[in-house]
Amino acid sequence: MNILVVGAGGQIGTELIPHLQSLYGEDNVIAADLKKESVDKLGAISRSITLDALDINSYRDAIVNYKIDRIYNLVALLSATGEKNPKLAWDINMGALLNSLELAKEFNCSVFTPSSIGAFGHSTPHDNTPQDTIMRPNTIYGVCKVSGELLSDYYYSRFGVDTRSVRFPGIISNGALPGGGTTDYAVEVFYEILQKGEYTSPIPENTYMDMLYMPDALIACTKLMDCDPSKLIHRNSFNVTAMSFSPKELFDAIKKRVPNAIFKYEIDPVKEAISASWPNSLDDSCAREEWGWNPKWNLENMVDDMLNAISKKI
Ligand code: AKB
Repeated sequence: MNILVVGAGGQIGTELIPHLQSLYGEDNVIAADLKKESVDKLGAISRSITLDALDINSYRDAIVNYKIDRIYNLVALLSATGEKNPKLAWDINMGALLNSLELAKEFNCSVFTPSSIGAFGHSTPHDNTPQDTIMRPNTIYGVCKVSGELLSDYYYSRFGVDTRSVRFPGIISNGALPGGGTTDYAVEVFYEILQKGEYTSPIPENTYMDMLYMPDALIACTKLMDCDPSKLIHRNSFNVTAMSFSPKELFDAIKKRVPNAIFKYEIDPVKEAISASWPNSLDDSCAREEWGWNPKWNLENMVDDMLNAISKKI
């Protein structure tokens, strides 16, 4: 199996590459990113190429040259950044997806493109949000995610392209930093507390959002793609979650371990509005039943591991 990861230089890609290598072999994973500096960094851990996923001809060349069977399309402008330039967010998020799907159709590849809790909106039931429910997001990121889910299902039902994906909540990790997301606070706080002893949250203290720790997120990416497709009732995209907490609960858990830590709030109105429109907690029972989703990390063991890993890193 030869795998191409596009948008590999971001928070998920930099950790997905070694995870894929451990499962499918080092030489079978190709990391592609638009930015030369990201490609240079990825070059230290894998075969890597510079690729603009919006340029279908170079994207096609990469698929042909490396005989690609599976695509992880991680190209995305996230929720908060998307609001600064909605047209750019649409062009990038949908352009990379459409090219991935077209090439998957041409070369018989399977495709994983993450969706997000951003696909939900104010009118979605916020507690224990069902798999199949009202999806009327009011961010451009969410509009792209719902459109992406529909388009991926369309390519499956119309052309038989093997598309599968999950709705990622916030992903907490200690490798590459996230950027431009609404859930980024749950990563930033660890660096700021360990470096400066103080963190100012842009998200109100009682706003709940779902989260996953990176090791579970990586398993979601591969377990779904490797599962027996005859068991799948859904495809794009599965609710997945491992924990749901508010900033206050996360900061209390950190304070238990770093008693001098100081937390303040300076609310960012854009992130406040986005986070208020997203679910408080997801129902991920379809993922559990259809392909055995079973996350291992919770708030307590994640906070221990993050503090430990980031202390070592800095
Ligand atoms: C964001 O906050 O935009 C992302 C997401 C939940 O999709 N982390």
